[in-house]
Amino acid sequence: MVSDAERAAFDQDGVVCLRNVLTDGEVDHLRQAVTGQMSRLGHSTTGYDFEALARQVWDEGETVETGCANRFDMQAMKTQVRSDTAARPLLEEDPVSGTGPFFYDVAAWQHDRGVRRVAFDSALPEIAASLLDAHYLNFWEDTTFVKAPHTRQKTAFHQDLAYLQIEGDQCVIVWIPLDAASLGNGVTQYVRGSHKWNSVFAPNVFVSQTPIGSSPERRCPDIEAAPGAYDIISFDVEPGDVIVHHVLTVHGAGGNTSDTWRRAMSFRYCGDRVRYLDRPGAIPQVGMSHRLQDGDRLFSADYPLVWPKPWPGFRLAEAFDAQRPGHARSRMR
Ligand SMILES: O=C(O)CCC(=O)C(=O)O
Repeated sequence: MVSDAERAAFDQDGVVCLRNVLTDGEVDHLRQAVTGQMSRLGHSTTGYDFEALARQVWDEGETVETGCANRFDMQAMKTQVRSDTAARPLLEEDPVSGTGPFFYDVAAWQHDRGVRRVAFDSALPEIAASLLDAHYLNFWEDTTFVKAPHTRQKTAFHQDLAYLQIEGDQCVIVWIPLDAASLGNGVTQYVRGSHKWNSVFAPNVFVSQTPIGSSPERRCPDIEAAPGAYDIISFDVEPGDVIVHHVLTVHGAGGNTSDTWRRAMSFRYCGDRVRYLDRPGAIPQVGMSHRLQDGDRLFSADYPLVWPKPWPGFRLAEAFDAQRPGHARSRMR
């Protein structure tokens, strides 16, 4: 499923692009989920338009309007960004003015059966387990990142580990394009080999490199200020391809200066050496019911065990729905 050359690229570069991994049907499940998430923008507690937020961060007003979304304390973030002397708007040059959105949402798997099917029962768990040399694999969460045509907002370079309540780096992020993506419409970019820098960096909120919250980690280097000083790589991808990066790999994305959408979801998977850690500064997760303590394995229905399968052909998404009636009622997307 993963060739020796692909594994070597992942180990060396901290990122690898794998072609034709998902079926058309699987990509379609995710597109439908994203359409549903976007239709709830303004009414959901988890969906944000980061383009609109960035405008409000940089304008003179006091407040930041996020509709019903409450995962991030955007008011505090505005204060933090405005007092950060290194912070500046991260906007792509684009003669055509667009109004976004740069849409962000999380945890569709909790209510969307189609997302569960792909996250649990596609080729992805086996691929992730193989790249991580993991005996067991837990699914952590999905995140949605959509850039509408002519969305100028970049995704600030960042590293994922300190966003997550985990200890250990046996974790990968699978970036799943739902449209053809290249540098023109904001495909993700990766600092080659940065997973070996031996550093953990504080999270930012994607529209500025300003570290958010109370993370004790140091800020990520200002990659946007001197991109030529880093070995930055990207891949032109089609729906069905996936890009897998190591949790310590520094990455970001440009704006979308094209006429085409750039929709994507990313899935996070953790291997058996990862332990739970209520990490200071990590972004609060949504819809959690577990009571894990620091140092615990991720054994919880909140982090479904997606690999290995008890027998070939086993469908975890179906078993999950049968065991969790609340989830079984969710829409078939
Ligand atoms: O798609 C983007 O703009 C950012 C993606 C990202 O940071 C991630 O998947 O971890």
